[in-house]
Amino acid sequence: MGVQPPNLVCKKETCRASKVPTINLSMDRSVVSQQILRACEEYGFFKLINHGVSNAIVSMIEEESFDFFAKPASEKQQAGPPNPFGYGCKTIGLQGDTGDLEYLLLEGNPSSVSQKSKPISNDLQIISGVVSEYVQALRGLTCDILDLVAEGLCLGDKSVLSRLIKDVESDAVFRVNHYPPFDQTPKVLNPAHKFQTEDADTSANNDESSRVGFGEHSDPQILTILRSNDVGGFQFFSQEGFWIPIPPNPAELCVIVGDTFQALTNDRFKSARHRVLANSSNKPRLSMMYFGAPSLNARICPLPEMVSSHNPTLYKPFTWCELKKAAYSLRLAGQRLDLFNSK
Ligand code: GA4
Repeated sequence: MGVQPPNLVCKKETCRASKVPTINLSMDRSVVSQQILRACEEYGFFKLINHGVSNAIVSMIEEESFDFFAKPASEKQQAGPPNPFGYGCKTIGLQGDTGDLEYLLLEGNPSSVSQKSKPISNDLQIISGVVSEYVQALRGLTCDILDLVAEGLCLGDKSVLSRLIKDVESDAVFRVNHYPPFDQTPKVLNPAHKFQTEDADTSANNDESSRVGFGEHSDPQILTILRSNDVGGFQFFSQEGFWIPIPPNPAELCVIVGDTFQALTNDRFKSARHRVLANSSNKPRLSMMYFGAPSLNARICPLPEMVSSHNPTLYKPFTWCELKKAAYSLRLAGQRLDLFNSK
């Protein structure tokens, strides 16, 4: 098992200095390709601007999602459990992890008519309808990013990565997380909370009483694309060992390297550990994520270009299905890739 990172949160000054990469997709292709490559190597995380994804569709999903989460618990439960798709509240995964959130897990591959998602509730049907256009756009964006990475890495086959996602059987997932505001519980005049909520996104909040919305973890897939409303809480764990709060910006998309990408690059990229602190005092945080994944039977192993006599392979081949099963059988913060080490 890997070492658990210390619970340090980036101080304001360090935060400013840390320069989380923001990549402008409308810039020259070769420049963007190099910037993405560097961001994946140094952070496993970056922000995207001018990404070309329409805000109109995002607003519709947001509106439908807020309507859904505002319903009485008994109605929402009819769309659950999220196994594999549906509504979940506070419990995450199968091993007892919990968080201060409720969420929807939906099919992220518009071309797959999944048997598993039947019978689908009325609510889910409405939301899935608006989501399908968005996931198509995000699948396209994910493939563009993967092609840019392939160019940056000088891979012989420039579509070897994007093909994994384009697969008609791609096991992509779409998720909407809703973090209710702190206000909904009776007001407690705790100075620590007051401080955090006044400056929730950039302040150091190493406070034990922080509400954990979604605990520390990495995503098992290849790439995650996250978009949030204007309420903060998302943090990623830097390679220097700090939690870096990401100020919310609805116009930006955050890109997160997942475990499968780490294995494909033989650890040249590291999956980014991240978490969400749900300390907003007045407004709910709403985030939506597209998790780009291969098909269940796709064989994953380090790309030949990532392996040499100086850089021997770190992973034995595994299928996405095997890694996914491992992820679900471990706790959220588990080091699932260790199960596939070649030694
Ligand atoms: C993290 C990424 C995606 O949200 C997710 C999550 C899944 C779940 O919420 O059901 C997991 C989590 C995620 C990783 C470890 C396992 C599985 C919860 C959990 C404890 C949908 C996914 O694919 O893996």
